Amino acid sequence: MNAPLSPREDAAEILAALGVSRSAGPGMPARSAIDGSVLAQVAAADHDGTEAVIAAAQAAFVRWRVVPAPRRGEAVRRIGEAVRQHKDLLARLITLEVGKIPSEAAGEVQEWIDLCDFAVGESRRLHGLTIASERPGHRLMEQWHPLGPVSVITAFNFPVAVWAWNAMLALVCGDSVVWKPSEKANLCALAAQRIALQVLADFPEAPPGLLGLVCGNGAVGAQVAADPRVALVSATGSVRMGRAVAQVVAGRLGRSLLELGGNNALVVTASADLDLAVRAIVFAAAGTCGQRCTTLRRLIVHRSIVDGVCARLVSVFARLRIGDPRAPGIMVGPLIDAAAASAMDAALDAARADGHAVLCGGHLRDTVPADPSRPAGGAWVAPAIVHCTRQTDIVRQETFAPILYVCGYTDFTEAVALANDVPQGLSAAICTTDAREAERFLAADGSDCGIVNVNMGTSGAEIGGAFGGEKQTGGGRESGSDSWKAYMRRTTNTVNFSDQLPLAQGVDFG
Ligand code: UN1
Repeated sequence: MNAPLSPREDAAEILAALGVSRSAGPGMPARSAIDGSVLAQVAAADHDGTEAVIAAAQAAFVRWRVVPAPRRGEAVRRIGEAVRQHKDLLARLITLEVGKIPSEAAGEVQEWIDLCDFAVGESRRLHGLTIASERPGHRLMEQWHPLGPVSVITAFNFPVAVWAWNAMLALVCGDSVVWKPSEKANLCALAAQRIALQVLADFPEAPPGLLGLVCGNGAVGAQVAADPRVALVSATGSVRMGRAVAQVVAGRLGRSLLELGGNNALVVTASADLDLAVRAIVFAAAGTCGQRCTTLRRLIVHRSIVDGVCARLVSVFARLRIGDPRAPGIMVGPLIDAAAASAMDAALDAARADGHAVLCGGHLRDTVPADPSRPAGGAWVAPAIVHCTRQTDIVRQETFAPILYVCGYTDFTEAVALANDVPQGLSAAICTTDAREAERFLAADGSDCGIVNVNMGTSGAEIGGAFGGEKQTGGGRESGSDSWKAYMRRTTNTVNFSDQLPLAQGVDFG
């Protein structure tokens, strides 16, 4: 068998097929999470370049907002067709740049396709209400109009899908987009952008500048967030980043939509179907090498079964194959970079210092001899399980790495309280066969998260639902349901078709 291509050779092939230049620099090196090699040079936007992209987005918005919404939907329908054609190439690039295993990378591209289909449907139902007027001869109604340029700030871990959730909805809503991707995933952004722009180039009503892209560091994101022409800033990433963006946007009374950290818990009750629970836990905790916002980070297990559940998980985790995600059978790829592995080390050290027991997992840098399936330069870690006596500070923080903290509980109220006792509020789940427990977890005094599941894990949401969470997660909702409303402005219209001028609330003004 031929030796596999190096990530660099592999990327050269994929980028050529996608028509993305490998040396658009000077600027930033785009690296592979698999071996740290430089895959391409990406041009970094400076202040003037960013200004030009925002100005073009503003000009594009003025033209795009009057294109009929179903026609805007047609543009998105065609983008969805193009994504279907490029699905494999784009998924391979995601694997190379951020290290996802192929099936998860393909799943990410599928989210873009699904969102296109969803957005096409929405393009024919961006409807408001008609409301009974208290005045005779009057009609009270609402309309939804395009909002303005939308800035989308995305993280490395979903380098295509999260932009797509925002951008495809923004397009049907009549908005233009300025995308600031993660510095760790610029190539995926360039490739996704190119697929979409090729479609728009053949779409007569699509103005230039409709989909803008600014690759750069935090200063670029800050510039976009501060610009009063940007009507909505939709940001996904750390709580620290979100807090900074939210303050800048609030300072100019702009709109922000935040999807920040999660510290997601799953409760396993004594009645749970344990085979199903273990499968749900393993994907949610170890999948994507623990780098989803929705990754399962805390397991809250009834004390009567906690030791058995831990033992089963340790034995399954020991069989997870960790390595170059392009190799067959690999289930856990690398962390994004060495800093992420150091953060995992530090968290495990802190957990030990708190008296918790690290049952398995950790940084694999000391593997001797080096495993050939794990190229040097990648940040290789084994998903960890930590048995906790209580939820100390480290347990209540989000470490963006595969660490599963396990706590026991005695009564159900205590389990719910433990699940909620973190600053974040993205997703939660319960595994139980007791309908009362399931309903209590979903009820007003149950989980306080934005996404709450029964008999499944915390990750892997479908695009049809609204995605996002409460507390430090930021409160935003993206993707399905009525999330489109964030990308539009509502006008309330009262029309008087009588020859009288009655005032509301019965006011008499002579
Ligand atoms: C994210 O991690 O920012 O629910 C998004 C999921 C995916 C999206 C995650 N559909 O896990």
